[in-house]
Amino acid sequence: MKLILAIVNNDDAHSVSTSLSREGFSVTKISSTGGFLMSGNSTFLIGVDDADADRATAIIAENCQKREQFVPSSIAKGGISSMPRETTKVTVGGATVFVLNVEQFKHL
Ligand code: 2BA
Repeated sequence: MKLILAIVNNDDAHSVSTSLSREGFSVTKISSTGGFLMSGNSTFLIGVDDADADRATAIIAENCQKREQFVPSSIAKGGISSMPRETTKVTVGGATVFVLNVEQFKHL
């Protein structure tokens, strides 16, 4: 069994969730915050049989888009900028996905 941890943009979270559920996957969505932009995103926990891991990640990929975001350069430069209003373009997403081996799964 695998545990898929998928961090997705909040704007994609609804379609990721409904598409996975429609395909029979059990999904838990957690509200999370990106450490760099400090803005909200969504983290999905999806326990799947080994044989279904690729199908689940493909569904996530189909439902997540890359987005370009402009952030204050001070954030991108770790809080230091001589031009306070200067912005830097950051590409966020589609999805950041970790696939972990599960030692035990119990539904008690
Ligand atoms: P954030 O940490 O808010 O990062 C948002 C975007 O900012 C990232 O998009 C990336 O393009 C950029 N970024 C992040 N750290 C950076 C840095 N130190 N310097 C320059 N640019 C940086 P994504 O890579 O698509 O990541 C989207 C979200 O996925 C992240 O939000 C974070 O919540 C999560 N994430 C990404 N990689 C991760 C990892 N290795 N471990 C844990 N969470 C991760």
